[in-house]
Amino acid sequence: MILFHSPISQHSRRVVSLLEEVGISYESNVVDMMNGEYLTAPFLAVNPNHQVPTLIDGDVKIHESNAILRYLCHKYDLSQWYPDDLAARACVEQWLDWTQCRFSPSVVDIVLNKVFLQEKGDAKAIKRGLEQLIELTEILEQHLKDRDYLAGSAPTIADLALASNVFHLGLAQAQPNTQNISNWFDRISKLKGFQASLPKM
Ligand SMILES: N[C@@H](CCC(=O)N[C@@H](CS)C(=O)NCC(=O)O)C(=O)O
Repeated sequence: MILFHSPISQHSRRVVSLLEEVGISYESNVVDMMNGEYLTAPFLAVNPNHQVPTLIDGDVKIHESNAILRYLCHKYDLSQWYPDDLAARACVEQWLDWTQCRFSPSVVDIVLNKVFLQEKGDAKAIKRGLEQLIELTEILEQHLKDRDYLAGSAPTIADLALASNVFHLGLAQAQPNTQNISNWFDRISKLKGFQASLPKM
């Protein structure tokens, strides 16, 4: 199994977090994002969307980080990370989609423009992202009021997906610092898989 990924990619880090946490062996292929390797012909043959992460497992080739997380859970029977129970599974799905559809656009607006594009960054996008983050932080803070993790008392792939984004906001000094979110992020940060996914800085 080969994972094409990058430590500076929040979408990659969630997959590395699960692989490392559970102890699944894989070949790590780090794509040089800063020098445009994701736009080269060899990588486009791996993923024509020019995006990491991408997983190759024999004849199976998958892009989209959350799809990769689900694939790994099915393949390795990781029901503690992706519960079988219908209601619990629905909750995990909800927060995976919330992370992708609601949270991620703000993270990209803020971090891509402020940290990676720097002077070429779009100031309006940063402002839009920061404004949107106020509402999202409040929603998340309320949800975590009476539970340790997004879907209850144990971490799931939804937590890994969201935590990769929350860490990313930290690169732009925009990480939410409300009580419940901070406590939750501290819990996820203690996972060895999450630690192993972080960029060396
Ligand atoms: N929806 C995709 C997003 C992946 C993504 O945006 N990857 C970024 C790095 S975090 C990337 O490869 N960007 C290069 C590009 O889009 O050209 C996923 O969840 O995997």
